[in-house]
Amino acid sequence: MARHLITSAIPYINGIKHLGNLVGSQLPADLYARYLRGRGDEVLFLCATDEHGTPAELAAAKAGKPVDEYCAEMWEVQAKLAEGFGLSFDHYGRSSSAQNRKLTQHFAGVLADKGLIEERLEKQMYSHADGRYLPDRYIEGTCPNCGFEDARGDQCDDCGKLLDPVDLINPHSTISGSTDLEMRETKHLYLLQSKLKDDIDQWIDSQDGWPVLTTSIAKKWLHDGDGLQDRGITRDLDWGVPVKKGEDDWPGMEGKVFYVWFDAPIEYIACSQEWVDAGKGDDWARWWRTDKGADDVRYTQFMGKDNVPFHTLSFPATILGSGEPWKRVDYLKSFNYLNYDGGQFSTSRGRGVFMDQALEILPADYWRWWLLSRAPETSDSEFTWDQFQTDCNKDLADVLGNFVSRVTKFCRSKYSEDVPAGGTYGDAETALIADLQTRLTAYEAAMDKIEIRKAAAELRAMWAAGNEYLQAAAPWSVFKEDPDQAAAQIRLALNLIRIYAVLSAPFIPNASAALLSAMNTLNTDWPTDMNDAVAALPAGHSFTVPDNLFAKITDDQREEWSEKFAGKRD
Ligand code: B3M
Ligand code: ZN
Repeated sequence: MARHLITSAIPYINGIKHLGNLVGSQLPADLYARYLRGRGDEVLFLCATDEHGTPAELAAAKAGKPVDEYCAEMWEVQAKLAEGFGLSFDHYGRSSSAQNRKLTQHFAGVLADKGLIEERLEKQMYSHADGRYLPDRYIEGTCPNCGFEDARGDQCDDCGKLLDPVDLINPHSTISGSTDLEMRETKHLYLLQSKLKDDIDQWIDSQDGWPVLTTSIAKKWLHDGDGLQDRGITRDLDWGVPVKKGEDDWPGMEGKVFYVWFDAPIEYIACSQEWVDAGKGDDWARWWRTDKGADDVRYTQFMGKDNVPFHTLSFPATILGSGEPWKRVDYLKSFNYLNYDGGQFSTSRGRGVFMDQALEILPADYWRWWLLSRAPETSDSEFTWDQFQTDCNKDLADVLGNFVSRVTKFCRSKYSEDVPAGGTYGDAETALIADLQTRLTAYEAAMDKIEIRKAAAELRAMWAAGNEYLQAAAPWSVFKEDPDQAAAQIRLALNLIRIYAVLSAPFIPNASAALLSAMNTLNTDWPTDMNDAVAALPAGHSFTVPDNLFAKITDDQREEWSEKFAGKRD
């Protein structure tokens, strides 16, 4: 049995994520995890909240709450939403956990021992009014690149350029608004990534079949300009993992914490320890340590493209540099952006649909199906209400939903709520089974390669094949002359419902569960030979007619929603 470790990029704690965030990491990771479990593999699927750094501190201040309290509350909110979307994490951890604190400090200690961490004196903005340094988002000013007036200290939201707070023109504190700022010297730790450049380069080169999006971003950072830069891994903040060298204090680093991007990926490992400590698993090391059995684990990461540099360079620098036998990522699936109705999703402007709002208006499966079948894999894609309505109504209601309802209702009215006996399969049935067998192979191949749109297209084609068969076979006409033959047709179709439920579960788990329960079966065996699979529910097996699976989205709803989500949230 193959073993798969799967991690999704861990979402920042500062607020509810929008659908663009969801489709860029957590949702496709869940699809893959469910698929592999469905095929009988052993899976450990982890995610967590990313709780450190200035985004968390600022959001807590805005909410008027102590940051630890704010994070604990938001973790609950995010965990609930994840559950609402059917995200099947084995554990949903927190980067502020004791396990992550310890492991982060451990890595820093080992890296320091290997000569890969250097203390450097650097200039940072100090605010007299606030009595503190102003890292990253604590400072705003005019972007030196594009002139945008509200650029943040770490990045310009308008042109996207990565910035250093000292680059800003007319800088001011975002806490007090004060411009009484002074450059002061302060000591920080730097991870000497430049020393690891060749190792990382070789490691990236040795990967085959990674998405071009992933490797091109990594190569750009490795080779453009001056190549891979050393990176500051500490900050003058209160909230975060205190800087320590293993378990020892780090002289001169009192009151400082590690930079959020240093500890966040380490949480992938710590999360497996949290999973064990929560009593859900008994051995984290066999997933993460190649000296403890993780050699035969296949590790896949999911993330949006903006996170790729941190996962192809920074995190590998941390674990490679440690010289310890940590499991490294085998496949890194990255995503482009999902845009919203002619613009961008925007958290700060509340533009687009956010996870909580989505679940208020429609069940999760609509969103899952649409987002995954239109996942921004090879280029950015766009959510429009029109497209969403058209796709859901067609794929889910007209094709899948309609098939199920016609077949089950016809059977109930002409025979009973038992799979009918009689008749034999002819050419049409043989052709359908062969077609499904071919499509199943294509579906599995796409899923194995995590080509999500392609997989969705194959699944949709399997639903459509059933519909077309039914249309052509027309058991409602055949029944009048030859009820035995119609019974064989319906028996096949009822079996297709179980097969659809199993194959569709990674995309639409709730509908799948409803179908299995209507078909009154616990048999969720992944089909291998379609000839066997279509005989899983024998004549005489009882079922019930399920409620309408997918109500259609009306034009009125579409209009109401597109208006509602165009503007400011709340
Ligand atoms: N929290 C950024 C994001 O949510 C960041 C990912 C961390 S992955 C270790 O997009
Ligand atoms: Zn700019």
